[in-house]
Amino acid sequence: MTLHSTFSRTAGRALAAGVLSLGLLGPALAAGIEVTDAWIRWLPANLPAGGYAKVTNDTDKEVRLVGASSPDYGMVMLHRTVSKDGMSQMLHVDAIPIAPHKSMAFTPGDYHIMLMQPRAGIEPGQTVPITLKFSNGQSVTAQFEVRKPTASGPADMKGMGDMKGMQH
Ligand SMILES: [Cu+2]
Repeated sequence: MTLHSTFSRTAGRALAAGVLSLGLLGPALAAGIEVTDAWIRWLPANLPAGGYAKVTNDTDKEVRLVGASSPDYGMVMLHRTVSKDGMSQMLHVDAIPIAPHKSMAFTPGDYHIMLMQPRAGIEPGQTVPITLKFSNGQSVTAQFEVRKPTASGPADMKGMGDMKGMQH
């Protein structure tokens, strides 16, 4: 085996590994916390958008989700929509506890990630990173798929949702 062939084979393997990791759009995972089904219901005219995802705690301890941020939005908050006396309103949420080996879901009409002050040019079809922060200091960044205002769920649920959650 010549030195040259060894070198090029190593380089080829490194290249293949790089391509593989770039093509990997699987769930965002950090030390036992998993974020899946992540999507954003985009609204026009710089209106605040709702971010939705499933967050799974696969650790043996309760984790508390305490905040979120994104380089693509100037302000990001945790909200919950509640109905009171027939009116729906959004409440700011300081922390969302997730029990060991349980998950919680951000869904339209319930918990949502309120995305305000969007960067110019965000539109359906793009993906946007959002980082979720936990009280133990961990954070998980997931790619959220930007979807149209009529979307009611993640892409793989296309057409299965109803229209009940047009609000955040
Ligand atoms: Cu909200």
